Amino acid sequence: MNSNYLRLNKINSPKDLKELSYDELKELSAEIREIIIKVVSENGGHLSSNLGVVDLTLALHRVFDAPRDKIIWDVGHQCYTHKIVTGRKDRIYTIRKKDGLLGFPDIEESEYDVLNTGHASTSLAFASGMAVARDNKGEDYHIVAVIGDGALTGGLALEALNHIGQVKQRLIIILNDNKMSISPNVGAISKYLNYLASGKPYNRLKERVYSLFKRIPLIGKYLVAISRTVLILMRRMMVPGSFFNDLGVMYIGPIKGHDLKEMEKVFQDAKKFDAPILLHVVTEKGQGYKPAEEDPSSYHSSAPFDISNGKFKPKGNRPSYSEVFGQAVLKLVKADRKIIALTAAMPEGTGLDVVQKEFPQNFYDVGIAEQYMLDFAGGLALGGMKSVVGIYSTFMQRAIDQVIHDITLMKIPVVVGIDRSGLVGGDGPTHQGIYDIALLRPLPGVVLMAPKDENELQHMVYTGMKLEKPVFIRYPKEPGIGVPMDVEFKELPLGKSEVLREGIDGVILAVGTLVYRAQEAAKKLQAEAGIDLTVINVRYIKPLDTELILKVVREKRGRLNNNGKIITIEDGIRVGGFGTLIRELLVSESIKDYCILSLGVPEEDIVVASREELLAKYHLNAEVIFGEIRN
Ligand SMILES: Cc1ncc(C[n+]2csc(CCOP(=O)(O)OP(=O)(O)O)c2C)c(N)n1
Repeated sequence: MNSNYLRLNKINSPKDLKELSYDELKELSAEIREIIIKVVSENGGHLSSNLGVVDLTLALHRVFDAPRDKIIWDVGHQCYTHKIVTGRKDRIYTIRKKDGLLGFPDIEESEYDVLNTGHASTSLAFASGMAVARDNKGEDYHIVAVIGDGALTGGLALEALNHIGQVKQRLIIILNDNKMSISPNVGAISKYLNYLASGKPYNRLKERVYSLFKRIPLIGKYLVAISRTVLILMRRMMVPGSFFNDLGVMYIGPIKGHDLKEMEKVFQDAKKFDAPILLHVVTEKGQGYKPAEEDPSSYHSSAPFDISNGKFKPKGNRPSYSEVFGQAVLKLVKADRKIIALTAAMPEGTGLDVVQKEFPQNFYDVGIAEQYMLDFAGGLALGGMKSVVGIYSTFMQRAIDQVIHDITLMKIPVVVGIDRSGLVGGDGPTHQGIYDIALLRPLPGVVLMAPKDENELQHMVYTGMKLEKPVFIRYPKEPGIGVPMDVEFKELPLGKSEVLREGIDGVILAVGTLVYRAQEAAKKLQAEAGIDLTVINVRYIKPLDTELILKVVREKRGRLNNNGKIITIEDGIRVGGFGTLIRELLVSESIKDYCILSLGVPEEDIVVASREELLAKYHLNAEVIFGEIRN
């Protein structure tokens, strides 16, 4: 830690914060902001959200007594200040790096981290359960859930509010409202919060009371004077926030989220309250760094950048798979206005922002509501529209029942682009996209594809829209291969794989963008080890090209001991994945004399590292594939 940080040098635990004056705290928050900006400019990370909660975090740690009191961070992407003041300042520069700190709370990392989070909207449910447990045991610590206005759009958070209003446990909800999810927040609740934050409900009430009193002759003006005092009291009590109050959760707000004194005063009062209470804290996303204040979305999950001008490091000219997906959908929408593109709070991340800009009437951002999005897509399709969804693999996990019960069982034609499939760099275990093959593979009638490159992705989007079935297309977060893009869309024959290389010693069956790595390994095997392998781009995990695969397995038996040699390669969990599928096929066909190597992700916790580091660790880059097969 740089010794220039005069205030921070003395902060080793939240206790040390309590000694500081407000002037000293101001200096401390400036130091913390400087560190956050520096770290994210080098490692990437959630810049805007973290800058927005520096003051809120300091206020919370001064008023509450963690780890005895439990501070729960929803999503957890805004935890950097919390990590810095809870004994991890010296490791903050390792955040998101291999063997470094996680960019999200981690119960194994610190006793101050109450939950492992990464997916939105879980904090209220956990806080609610913990509060009931605390009360049952007769304990008396405080439970504070910090949830953003974006995360509050998640159904899970609203289900929790519904239950909290009934059970009425003692807990404190801090609603961190910056009007932003990743992009500007959406939905009716968000509008309602803006209305509350504006102070309008109080002002309207005030006007109504005054005009009523003024109409009363003689004593009216005295009533106005009295009502002023009453209104000041009411402002702090039940007037605004009737939605929350009516649910049984006391609303207080708006509270200035960069004013430590004001926040601390309200937090102290809230500690005395014996029922659920929601404190509406208004913050500014990106505060303290101009480029992030002006464009909080771009710095939400930021790539490394140059601090002096906020410019992102050049990312090369290969398009990302998300961009190609977005462009393919845009082209399809241009030709057919029945197509509706959908995202759950990730217009930029999924690449669908291009549709939002050009055809806003053909685009919906439903908020952090993956379950709703899938059923909404189903409803659109039943009503005669054509739905195409962009969603990250990890967040589709939340909507798996909608995928199974609602879309698949009714065979509703919805095309789902599963972005960030496979191993995901930087974010750690909560954001891995490794389970989608295993989850989707058993579902009857679905189509599951994985493109080998960006050109194939655009054809898959086109093919998927033509199929009139539930279609899932999985692709990773990495730059495209850099192949030329066909100008015209092509339909890819359903359930047909592609032979890319013929060899006599066995076969590699590779899924998705690992196909190129497999080809590279195959070339090297021939050149350096004299092993000559066929390489197949699987393309369709479902329906599987069993005819071709069985033919190749039976024919390519090699020059040694007439044993079939099969290597499966997938960017996903091995248990129940593509390799397992091939093993099941071999068993069902009573093929016994083969030797099979399945490369994929083992059943273990995925550590934080870059995508390339993770691919190397799990034997999925060309060099290691080569070594594994040769051995
Ligand atoms: C279930 C789920 N869907 C999507 C995301 C991606 N995501 C991460 S943070 C975020 C926005 C959260 O907004 P808010 O809660 O208001 O926090 P802010 O970043 O504005 O402080 C989204 C959509 C997620 N983490 N979890």
